[in-house]
Amino acid sequence: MLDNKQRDFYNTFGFLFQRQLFTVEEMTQLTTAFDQVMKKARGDAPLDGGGQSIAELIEATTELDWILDDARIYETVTDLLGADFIWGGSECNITTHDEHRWHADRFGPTETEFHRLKIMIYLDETRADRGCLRVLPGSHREPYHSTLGPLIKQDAEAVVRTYGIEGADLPDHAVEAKPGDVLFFCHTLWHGVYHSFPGRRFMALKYAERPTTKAHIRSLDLYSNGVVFKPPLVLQQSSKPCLRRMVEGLTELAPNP
Ligand SMILES: O=C(O)CCC(=O)C(=O)O
Repeated sequence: MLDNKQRDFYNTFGFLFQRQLFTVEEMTQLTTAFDQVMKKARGDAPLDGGGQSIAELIEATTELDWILDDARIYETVTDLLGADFIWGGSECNITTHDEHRWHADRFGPTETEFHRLKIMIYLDETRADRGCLRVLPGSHREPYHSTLGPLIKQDAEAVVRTYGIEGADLPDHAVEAKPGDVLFFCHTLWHGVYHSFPGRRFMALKYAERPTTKAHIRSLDLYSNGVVFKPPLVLQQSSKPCLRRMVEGLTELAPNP
């Protein structure tokens, strides 16, 4: 359970970084499951220096469902989003790019009013000069959030054109992560990656507060490609009530085509 200071930190800055939330043994289990899922998804072919992204980690293995109701994840999500949150999907990524320019995963004033959360678990050490995630603290909220709008298309010159400096030089906070650390961040927070390296691995878990308006449903539909409204059977049929609750009623909420 988070304390008031941690909650205030998240609400003010848009992220919460928890060091060494998972043990070395747990990280070995997570990394092994991640590598197996990715290998299977590419038909056992070698990676050969390429990148890979899949959006079905939790659905793809029974080795990882423990993480969803583990108190370190579940209670933190409850603390940040409230008890009635929904499942937004999971991702596995192996990246090869040198940079992922500044962006917010959900951008715009209406998006900042609908609270969604992303959890990043990095499997490889990252540093400021080696591919760590950088965040612009406080940019999950207006007016800072929309002030950064000129950067949203992520074109190479946008930061120089707008602010006269390189993207890597914006005044940011570098979330330097070691395996075992976990980052919780608001989906409207601006973030980016610079000076990265090939083969960098991370998994992401996504959650949202339960949608209450048509705009929320439209946004979930748009950003998840409808996937939020087709929740995985492993969660729908889970023996754990807290996991079933995360997907309850979602199929019925799907917007009409
Ligand atoms: O590569 C990363 O660490 C972050 C990727 C990212 O920006 C995103 O998932 O939105």
